[in-house]
Amino acid sequence: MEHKTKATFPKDFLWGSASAAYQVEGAWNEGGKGPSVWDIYTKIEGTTFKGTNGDVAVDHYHRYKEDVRLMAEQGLKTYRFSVAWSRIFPSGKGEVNEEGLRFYNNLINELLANKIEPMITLYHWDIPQALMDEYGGWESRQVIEDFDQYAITLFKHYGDRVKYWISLNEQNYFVSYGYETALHPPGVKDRKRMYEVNHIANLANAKVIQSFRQYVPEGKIGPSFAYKPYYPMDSNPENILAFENSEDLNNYFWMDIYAWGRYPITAWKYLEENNLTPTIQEGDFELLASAKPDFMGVNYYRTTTVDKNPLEGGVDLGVKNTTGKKGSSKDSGIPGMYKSAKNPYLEATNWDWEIDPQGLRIGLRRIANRYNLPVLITENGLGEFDKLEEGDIVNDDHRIDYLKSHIEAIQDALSDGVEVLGYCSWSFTDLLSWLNGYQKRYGFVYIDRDEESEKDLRRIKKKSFYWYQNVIETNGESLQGQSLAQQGENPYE
Ligand code: BGP
Repeated sequence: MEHKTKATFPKDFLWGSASAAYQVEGAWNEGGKGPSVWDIYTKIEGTTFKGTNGDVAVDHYHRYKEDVRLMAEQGLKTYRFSVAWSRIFPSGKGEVNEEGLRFYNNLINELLANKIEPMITLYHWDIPQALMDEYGGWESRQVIEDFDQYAITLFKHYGDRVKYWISLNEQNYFVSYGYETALHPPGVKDRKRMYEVNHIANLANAKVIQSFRQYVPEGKIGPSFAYKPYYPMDSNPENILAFENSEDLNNYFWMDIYAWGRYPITAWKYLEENNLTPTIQEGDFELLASAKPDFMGVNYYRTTTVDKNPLEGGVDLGVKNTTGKKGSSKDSGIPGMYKSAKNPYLEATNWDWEIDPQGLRIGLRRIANRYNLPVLITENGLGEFDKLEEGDIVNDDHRIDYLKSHIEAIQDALSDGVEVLGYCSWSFTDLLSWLNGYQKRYGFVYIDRDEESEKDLRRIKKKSFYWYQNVIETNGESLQGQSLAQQGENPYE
């Protein structure tokens, strides 16, 4: 669809940036915090790149004021961050940790004082280890009540000041990495258990949305879905079918539940045939259907192209590139359903993530047309090596190109009629990339640390910092050029 004139960004468009507690905070055992599964898992040999963990991360816990100052300087309208459940409830439930509550309270107030809208993610993968030990975390329905109580605590304390909330971050990833590929805690490879966990997480998501309506009636809430739109390899009908299999099983399987409270028919059939269906109890689907979100949160990084994959001898679990060595990942698939394939039209990053801004537009259109919901882009960004040059300069033009092309794609989607509430880049500062250590950088602000040493954790504004500042200042009208506030001072040209 080509347009004679393009839509402009809405006046109140939320230009933002995002992070997650485990990836930035550090202070893993300070301020009364209990351990989360990630605190334990990353200490097991061989689980992460060079054994990295978030014990110190980028020390946001101690430096949040400095970080918020930088956000204000850049002009962010919103900052999306997650709350560490085990900072609020060290054992996952029971007695609340006042010091934990105070930390986020201070962060929220600091943001508001700087005219930045706080956006809270309730859960970004760090379930308290105590709940894992007690009943297996997401594998037990007991988690629904504990997650709800934790969420209600946050609604009660912060709901007066925080309007935008994310329920679960990338449920599709934490269940599949946790229980299918065994790359995340608890490191299980069992697809039956994955679908059980996933169904329970769906119920927990619905339950907190119900509670939210009661405690924060004026607020807005939705999940953040890791959305990889699929393409068929070509027009071979068999590949079209493979494409539809992957859409149903990997995308609509989650988004249909969020929006409508039901699983796609063909995906459910696949589960039945393979003895993978989760336990359904009376009332489950009523609960799921009753908890429609206010928006679909979308974390978008790339698309995936698929072709057919035979049932006998087909491609199964692939290999993930966690080193930045280009070409080291291997295709993955499900025999009898689909397998991934290289898209000849797209370039990829050093971590083999295909760069596809048009895919964002396509994905936004698919969501809008299927669900008729607004979209909040809760993550999008480029993870790459950055070079700190003499005089504290980081020329990350590759990141500017990536973000610029994706913001243009959003503008195209707006022109197509999609309602987009905001855009949070991933990420504001560099941070810990779960399995990839610190060398895969995403931020506008460089953090002087690496896998070997915490160095001085100094904050250094990259070229993209000024570029995004200008984007915000002009409400997306100028995607290039120099920030007026910084003319003469910044390295962007
Ligand atoms: C998303 C997560 C983020 C972030 C991002 C980049 O899946 O929600 O927490 O890490 O992806 O991924 P990675 O760090 O693996 O490069």
